[in-house]
Amino acid sequence: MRNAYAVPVERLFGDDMRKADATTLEYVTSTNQPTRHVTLIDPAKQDANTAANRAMVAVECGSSMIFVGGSTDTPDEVVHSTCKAIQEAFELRAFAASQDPESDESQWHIPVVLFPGGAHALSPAADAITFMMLMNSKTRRFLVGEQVRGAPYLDKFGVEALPTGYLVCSPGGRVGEVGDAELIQPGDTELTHAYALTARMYGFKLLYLEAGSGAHTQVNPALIESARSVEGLTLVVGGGIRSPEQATLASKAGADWIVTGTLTEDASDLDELRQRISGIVNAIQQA
Ligand code: 1GP
Repeated sequence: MRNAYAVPVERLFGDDMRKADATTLEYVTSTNQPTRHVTLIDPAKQDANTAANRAMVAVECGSSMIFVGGSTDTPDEVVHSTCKAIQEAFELRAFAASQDPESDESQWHIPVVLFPGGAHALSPAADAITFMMLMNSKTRRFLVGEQVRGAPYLDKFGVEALPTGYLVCSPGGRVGEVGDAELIQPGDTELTHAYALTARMYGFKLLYLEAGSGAHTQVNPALIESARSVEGLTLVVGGGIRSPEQATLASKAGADWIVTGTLTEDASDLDELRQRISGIVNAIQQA
């Protein structure tokens, strides 16, 4: 278990601040850089070793964070074995890089963050958790109920909470249905702005605009722009992003982080995965 993992701070804030270590929240919310990429790994969709191999490829291709989660009914043992396998793989790679003057050890200090479907899908092996309120849910359970069930566990194991407002946008997919969300429609720019203000007033640091995993359309860039106009939130955008062009659209609209999941899951092998993630990462770094 790593409570606050140590990212060499010069990677985040420039050479003048290389002494201190950063928490995951500082790493996630640091703003002086281009849009970054998150690889979402759903533990229900592959075994732990495969997940670790995919996570390593993702980092080699420039992914800056790994989310573990997604499906609503994955038991915690499966989530835990996946987090553990990824952490162990990264630690081995970091050690190997530390022995090689040509390699950059800090490349492997990448946070492994829970992206839970509920309080059942937790693991002490994660660095942090997107501690989310599904703000447009009509059901108490997703606004605060699962959070109340999970908080004592997270406190006990020292998993850092990333305070996150989670907004499900049309088409919404399974998370929209299961989460009983009053979906944000593509033209709801004022509503999105109001949600973003609300998120900030609650003290959330992240706002996640979600179109649903495997969505046929991504979040409308106008909604991202609308949320972006509220200062002080780190914007995470995901759902239905499969091409560099789509990632560029989200990045140009103001996303700080772009999440892709399906892209990873349906790659036929690690070479295809490498190509896909590199394509997205290169696009958002230039956007
Ligand atoms: C889902 O936003 C993520 O929660 C990722 O969606 O699977 O469509 O990439 P995709």
